[in-house]
Amino acid sequence: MKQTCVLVGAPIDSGKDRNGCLMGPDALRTAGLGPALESLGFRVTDLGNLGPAAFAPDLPHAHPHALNETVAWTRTLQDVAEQVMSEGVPIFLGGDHAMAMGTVTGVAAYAAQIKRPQFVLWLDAHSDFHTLTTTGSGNLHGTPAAYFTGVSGFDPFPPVPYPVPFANVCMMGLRSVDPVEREQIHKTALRIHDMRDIDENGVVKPLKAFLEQVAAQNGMLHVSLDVDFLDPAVAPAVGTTVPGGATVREAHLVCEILHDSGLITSMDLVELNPFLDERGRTAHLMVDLCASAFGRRVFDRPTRSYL
Ligand code: NNH
Ligand code: MN
Ligand code: MN
Ligand code: MN
Repeated sequence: MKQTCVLVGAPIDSGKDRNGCLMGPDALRTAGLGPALESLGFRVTDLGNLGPAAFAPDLPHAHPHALNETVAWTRTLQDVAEQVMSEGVPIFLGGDHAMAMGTVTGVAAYAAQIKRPQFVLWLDAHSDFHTLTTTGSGNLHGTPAAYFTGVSGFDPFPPVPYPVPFANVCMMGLRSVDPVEREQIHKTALRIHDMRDIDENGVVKPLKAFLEQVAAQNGMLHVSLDVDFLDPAVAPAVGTTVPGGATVREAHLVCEILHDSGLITSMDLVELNPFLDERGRTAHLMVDLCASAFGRRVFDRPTRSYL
């Protein structure tokens, strides 16, 4: 039987002050995400674009920015993510990275139901490990990793009954971490691979070690791919460009190995701001990476060759 991918549009744009990510889901569709997955043998269903639950309007220059709207999105996404897990492999189309406050807590709630541990691979220039009190920018897309790991300091947000254990989270591609985040991360068992680590060791070694851990524990694996994981020279359509990011091949290799592992159970494609793109090149790259993560390859190799 064909496996099903469920596309879930989440045009959340409240995680920062600069608008444009609301166009992300439709840009990913326009770049051919659905047909790319179909050509790989998947049945693709598309839930269309979601909206936030009802919320009281936020004040224009509040700190944090757009708190009520982001809480409302988190509620919607938690419910939908938990539900949709029984229908196939959801691919959540962002939207900015505040989306992951809902998607990760939602899929983790499903994992708890079926009594499997949840793991997260975080591909990002940033650690997104702020809380409502530590964030300097007030941009909530800088907070999801602290929220879904159960760090306190998220009062207006729904409580997190099934936090993802720190040791189950692997972050790759980091190169912009705020001092407070670094201090907090030091106290945790998060697996951190910054760009220097990738320069020295490549992506295969750390990724393989993480995937072995996921497989050994029969874990569910959520992959959260932020556009700025990639170098801005190849992926310009993002509001927070940081030089020195992953190359096209490094990113593809991560995705190809992820596919070979057979472990992906859900995925986020986030932070695409089509308003900043150059003739759709970033949208196309994100679609191509997603295709690699779901089995596109040049030549066949024995599967699970990395495990
Ligand atoms: N750490 C910064 C902040 O909290 C940047 C976060 N921006 C991101 N995260 N794009 O992926 O504002
Ligand atoms: Mn906004
Ligand atoms: Mn991010
Ligand atoms: Mn980022």
